[in-house]
Amino acid sequence: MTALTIDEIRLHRVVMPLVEPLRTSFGLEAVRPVLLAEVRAGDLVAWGECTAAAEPGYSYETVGTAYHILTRFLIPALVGHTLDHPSDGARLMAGVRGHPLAKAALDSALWDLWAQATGQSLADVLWSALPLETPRRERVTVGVSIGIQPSIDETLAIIEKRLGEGYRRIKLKIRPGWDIELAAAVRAAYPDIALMLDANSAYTLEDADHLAKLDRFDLLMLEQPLGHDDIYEHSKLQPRLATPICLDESILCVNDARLALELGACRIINLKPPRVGGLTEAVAIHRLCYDEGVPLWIGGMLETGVGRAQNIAVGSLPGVTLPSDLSATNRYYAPDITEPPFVLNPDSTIDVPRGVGAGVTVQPDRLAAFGAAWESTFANVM
Ligand code: OSB
Ligand code: MG
Repeated sequence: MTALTIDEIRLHRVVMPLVEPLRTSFGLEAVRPVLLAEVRAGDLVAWGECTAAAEPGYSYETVGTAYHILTRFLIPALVGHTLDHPSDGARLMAGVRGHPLAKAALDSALWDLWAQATGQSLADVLWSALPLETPRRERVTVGVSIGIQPSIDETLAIIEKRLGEGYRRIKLKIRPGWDIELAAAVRAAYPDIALMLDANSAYTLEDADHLAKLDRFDLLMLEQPLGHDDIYEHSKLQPRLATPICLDESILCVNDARLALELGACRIINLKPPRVGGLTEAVAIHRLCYDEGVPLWIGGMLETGVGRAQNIAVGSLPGVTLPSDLSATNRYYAPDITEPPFVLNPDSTIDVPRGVGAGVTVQPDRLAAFGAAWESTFANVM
């Protein structure tokens, strides 16, 4: 039996400039402050990423709250402990209420450590934890998320570019005033593409009749139209729409997913491993959706290669049945902090790394350079 003693955890603070800023209903992200956890057990080293943003727009967590919670509570809860299974970390951190984005940085690294200690890929470790008879995939089907643009023409131009690159599922960010007309124009130009919209909680139940106008555009789904923490109101909205609702922000643990499905608040689940505290809870949500036959896909939060590799490992599981927000590295960072980059195959898929562990390595020179960027731009706001 494998047992691992956590010897040391170091937190690195970096700032990553995005190739293209993303505008959502909650704001603009042009650079991402990122916390990277370097977790050591004996000779093994694994990395985890905290995806909390500079501002509490998507989640209440920020890079500042996560730094505090990690250094003061979560890292001390793990260091010196011996784990018999990667999910032991989640148990040791359970005394800290909430803060899933902070916890995920450590929980995910423990699964990678486990993969290394047992000589497996991270995808295989997750798959064996289920356990399932259905094999996992060697490639994950992906799409691309497009932010709010200054005009519909500019949106159409970006869609054209993304389709040309090989992406076969397009997600558009919407907000009040940037929704029906946009969807109508995109559908008129592209009658057959797989199209979905993400509102990031920009509407209320009073907008139900307005949102029902989206039904005529044959959307794959409408992501998180209402309050970030309001499963109940989504259960009132879903029966009024033909378009399936997918919940993102509202699902922070497997019990949230169970509640949402039982109330009929959504028909599709977006699983972001960081949003649910890491891979331990991600495996539980995958299990639920697999058993219940609920369509599932993996969401993204503009991760560096560290988080992207982990998300892709989850995306390889057989219960992930819809295209995921896991685009190629060159759509986010040039260069990324890891090698090798993830590239898009012509069939809108990304290969699942085959080696031992997560399949990417952090580049020390880039860690230093992006760390210096933190010192010059973020050190004064924390
Ligand atoms: O709501 O899915 C979201 C990025 C940051 C925060 C929230 C979201 C997103 C995206 C981008 O839509 C997905 C990606 O990483 O490509
Ligand atoms: Mg979303």
